[in-house]
Amino acid sequence: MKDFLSTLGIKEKNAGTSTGVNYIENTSTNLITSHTPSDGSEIASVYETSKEDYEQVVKASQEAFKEWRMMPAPQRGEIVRQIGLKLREYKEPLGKLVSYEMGKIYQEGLGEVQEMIDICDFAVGQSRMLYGKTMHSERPQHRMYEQWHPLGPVGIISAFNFPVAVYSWNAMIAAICGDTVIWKGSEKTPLCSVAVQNIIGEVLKENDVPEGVFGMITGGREVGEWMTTDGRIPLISATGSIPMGKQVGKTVAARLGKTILELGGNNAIIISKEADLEMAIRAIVFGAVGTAGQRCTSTRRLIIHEDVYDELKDRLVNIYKSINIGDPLDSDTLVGPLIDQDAVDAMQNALKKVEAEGGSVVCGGDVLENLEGHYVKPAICEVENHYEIVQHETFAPILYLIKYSELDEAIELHNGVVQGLSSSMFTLNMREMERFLSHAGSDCGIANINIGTSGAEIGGAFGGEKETGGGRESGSDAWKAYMRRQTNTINWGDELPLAQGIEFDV
Ligand code: UN1
Repeated sequence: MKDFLSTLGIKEKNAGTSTGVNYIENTSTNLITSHTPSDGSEIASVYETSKEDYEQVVKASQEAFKEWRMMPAPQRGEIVRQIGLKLREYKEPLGKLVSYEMGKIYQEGLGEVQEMIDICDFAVGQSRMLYGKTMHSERPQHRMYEQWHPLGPVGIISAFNFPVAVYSWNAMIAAICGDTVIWKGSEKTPLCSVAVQNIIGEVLKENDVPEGVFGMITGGREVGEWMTTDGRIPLISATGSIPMGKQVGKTVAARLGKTILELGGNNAIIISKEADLEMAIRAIVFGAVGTAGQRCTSTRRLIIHEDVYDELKDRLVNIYKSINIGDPLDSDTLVGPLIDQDAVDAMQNALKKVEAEGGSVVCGGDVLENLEGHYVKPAICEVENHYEIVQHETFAPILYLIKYSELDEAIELHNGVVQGLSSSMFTLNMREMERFLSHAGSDCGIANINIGTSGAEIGGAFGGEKETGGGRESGSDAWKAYMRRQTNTINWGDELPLAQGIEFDV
């Protein structure tokens, strides 16, 4: 048994209840077994949430909401501050578990926990800044203002690739806003969810806060559908694929609920002939092979000026040859395994399609059969942007190279996909840079200059346009999506003038 598992309260064989809390007696008998993608071996199992348990979690969330919303926001911030401190204590074991259960390298596992800590710090400050505006009324002796109220239980559906950080962007902001949360993590990484519940649970206990403030359920699509169809959950924040998001969006819209959707990306970097290639190469490699290409912000397309195309291609191919692939917990490894066999198959299929459509695989793409687990060599392909396969997000390390000659053409290619999450341009030319960031430039939610597409900081609003779903999470004023706005007008005079000067004498 690995030490970090017991430190995080993960028991061998059965890691605990499906809800990660003590107030619910588990009624389910279905087990979800978690395997490490690093060698395919079993880690531990978690019960799938039964409908009965689900009902209890929602009721506990509704009950806790009544108390939590009445606590002053800065006091809620204090609880989140303590969660941030607790996460600092558990950073190493939790980072290891993320790496072991999801397959990203340990450095990135630590980075994920750091992202949780950062959003806690941000949320603490935000808890004193849930600002509403005041307006000048058109009527004498009237005052108008707006205020923000919490929504209620917020449903969070998160994906395997960021098993802890994306949850915390939502949960910590929702919590300071006065909402309670119900979290369904991916059924591929249930132990990460249990570990986070255990850490947060310690803080709740120490402060006598009801456990229902941070609820959790475990399961797959069916359990997710209980949430999306449930009118008691006013907001669903979902991270995942575009097809999944379309389903969630439709279901929640049918009951006029709110959504925050953070779906697939097809992120590109434009490499100008005036780019600093040294810097560009480092950003490209991190963006394309980091997390084995399984970030929604992973770099999938490179749109390269014809003058530097051959040089850049050769240099990337050379670097790809020397990338260390292997055990994600080994400090020499840069690329760990893919999450499962389906991901390996999807990558192989994508590479076949590249060739069938007239493109070529320049390097990589092999499955490393000699290693236990789901290891592949990151691939570089030469393609045209309009290929059907290039239009899709394949959650694997495939980097598509596309050539351009004029900047207008590059931007058109860049925007010529259905997704709109992250984007970047490498150039030292300020005219090119400003053009890329202008109204007529990148159509994505995130647009960077001289840094890659992945690895966003929590302080900015995170999300994308078009089929990426339009939602924004994390920093800036993304907190507003977790609250309801109320406009208040108060008449402190002794007359009752009507707006728009209407006369209505009775
Ligand atoms: C995701 O892949 O769903 O910007 C989130 C990044 C990370 C978050 C990615 N901070 O790459």
